[in-house]
Amino acid sequence: MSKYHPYLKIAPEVQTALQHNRPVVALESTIIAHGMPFPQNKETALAVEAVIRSEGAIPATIAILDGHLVVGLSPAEIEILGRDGEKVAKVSRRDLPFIVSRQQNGATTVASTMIIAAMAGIRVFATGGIGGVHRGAAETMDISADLQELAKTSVAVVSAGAKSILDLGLTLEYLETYGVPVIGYKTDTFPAFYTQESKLKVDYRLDSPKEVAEVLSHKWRMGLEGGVLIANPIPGRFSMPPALIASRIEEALAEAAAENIKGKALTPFLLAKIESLTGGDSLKANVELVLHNAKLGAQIAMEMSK
Ligand code: PSU
Ligand code: MN
Repeated sequence: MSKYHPYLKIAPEVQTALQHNRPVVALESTIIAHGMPFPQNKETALAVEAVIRSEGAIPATIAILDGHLVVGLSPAEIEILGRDGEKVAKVSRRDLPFIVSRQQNGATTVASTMIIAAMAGIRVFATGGIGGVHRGAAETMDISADLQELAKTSVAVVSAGAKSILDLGLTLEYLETYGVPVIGYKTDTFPAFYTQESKLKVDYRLDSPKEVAEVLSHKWRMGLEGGVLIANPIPGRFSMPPALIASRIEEALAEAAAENIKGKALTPFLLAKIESLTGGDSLKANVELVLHNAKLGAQIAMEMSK
């Protein structure tokens, strides 16, 4: 089974928890190296782990270190990724074999974190936002590999929806096509990351970790492989004024187009640009929603381990 997986390096605490069917929550590292500046990235990553522990679950931050797929980073390892930031390779599914073969460090995206979590036997993963179908994708074909991963890898991902740097409507269409369940957690609309709501309805709303755990367990026990997206809106007191954030996002998109930013660099570019355009307010909101998602992820993992 997973513990013999030759590529994995699982922290002893995480290994023990998995062996005893105790709740474990996976966490990604691209958000650390490419999603936030230092030192807020490191501080947030550690605070997220603390939230998960306070709910009674074990955190497992995932990254690639010297070519090993590490499940359960130490605080010192989290600090290295936070400090090295953009110098660390951003690793999605296609990048994994290269970083492993070169024995490098890599920060895992939602897609590659799902892959490694599944190898280790972890079913619940909390983050901020997922990648999706970019605006203008009809021309650029820029669709995050996160969506294909949700289609095939059996891990539940808690996110605050997706940023409207993406085309949220097309992102939901894509998920529907690939059979990915989208759960609105205590919400009837798909949340837009910095704001609690969007105009897009979700088909399924659930109001407790127990209900979510039941749906996950039915899906996977039936043999329906693939992920589930749990969309958890940012808490109201931290949400940003919709018109303000919308116009900052437009500005950031215009700058990306003017500078011809493409491919894997686009999402990190937009995140940093929005942060500077909002004078850091977007970063504060981002930190809070990640903590909120970690808490829900832990609660779902607790229910699943019952
Ligand atoms: N969205 C965010 N913050 C992030 C990311 C997305 O609000 O940090 C990161 C995640 O790691 C996600 C990745 O998996 O960006 C998606 O990148 P791309 O669009 O290149 O697939
Ligand atoms: Mn892309």
